[in-house]
Amino acid sequence: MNKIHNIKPLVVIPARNESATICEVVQEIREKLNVPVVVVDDTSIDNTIAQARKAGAVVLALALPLGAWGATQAGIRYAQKLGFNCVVTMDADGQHLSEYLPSLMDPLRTGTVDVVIGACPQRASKARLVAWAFFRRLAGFDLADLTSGFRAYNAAAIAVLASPEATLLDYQDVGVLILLRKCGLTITEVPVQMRPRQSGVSRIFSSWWTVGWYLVQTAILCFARWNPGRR
Ligand SMILES: Nc1nc2c(ncn2[C@@H]2O[C@H](COP(=O)(O)OP(=O)(O)O)[C@@H](O)[C@H]2O)c(=O)[nH]1
Ligand SMILES: [Mg+2]
Repeated sequence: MNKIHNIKPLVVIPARNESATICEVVQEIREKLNVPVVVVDDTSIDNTIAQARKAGAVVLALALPLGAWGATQAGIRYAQKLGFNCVVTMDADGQHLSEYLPSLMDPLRTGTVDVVIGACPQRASKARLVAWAFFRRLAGFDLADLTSGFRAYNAAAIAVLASPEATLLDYQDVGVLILLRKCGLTITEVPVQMRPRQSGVSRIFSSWWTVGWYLVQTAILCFARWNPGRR
């Protein structure tokens, strides 16, 4: 029989100007699952901090903007420091549904998997599917959803992502997966449904310029780590 590993989870939510949704997102997690939540605020100019605290989250208010990955890494380091052995990352925009948290965390309890991705390829546009197919081939991953920010990490993955090497990354997507694979960690996916962003536009891809820059950066990263035989 497989050993069942005890997990002590923390939900990490990076947020920038998400006051329209953050309260509801945190409340839902706290009420339905009673899992602690940390919101990492990146110099928001709206009410994100107050709304997150009102809903029961611990808020890390960054003094300087670090971007979505930098903020996520700050949350992961916080989790490691406080002895959490599981981090689940979620968006502040209501895209990720808390009802899937158990499905994401359960595979970690078996001890056979280090990272679980909540995969929802049906949310992608045709252009995004083409980009994913390209990066899948370049990076050698057999995963349906390379860019989902709805992920669960165990203690080994937390240690890798809290390390200085992970500070060099910019997004919680292909680059993070390449680093985890390089460190010998196992990645799996579980299917989830996602909602569209509930308010405003993407905080990461707010213009075509940011999308273009992302594509160039990610392609360079994949080439730098190119190893076609790997899965
Ligand atoms: N702390 C921080 N969070 C950010 C930043 N940019 C985006 N986020 C958060 O990262 C999460 C993912 O961003 P989102 O705009 O939803 O990206 P998308 O789902 O890929 O379109 C959301 O919770 C955002 O509020 C940033 O610069 N700093
Ligand atoms: Mg989102």
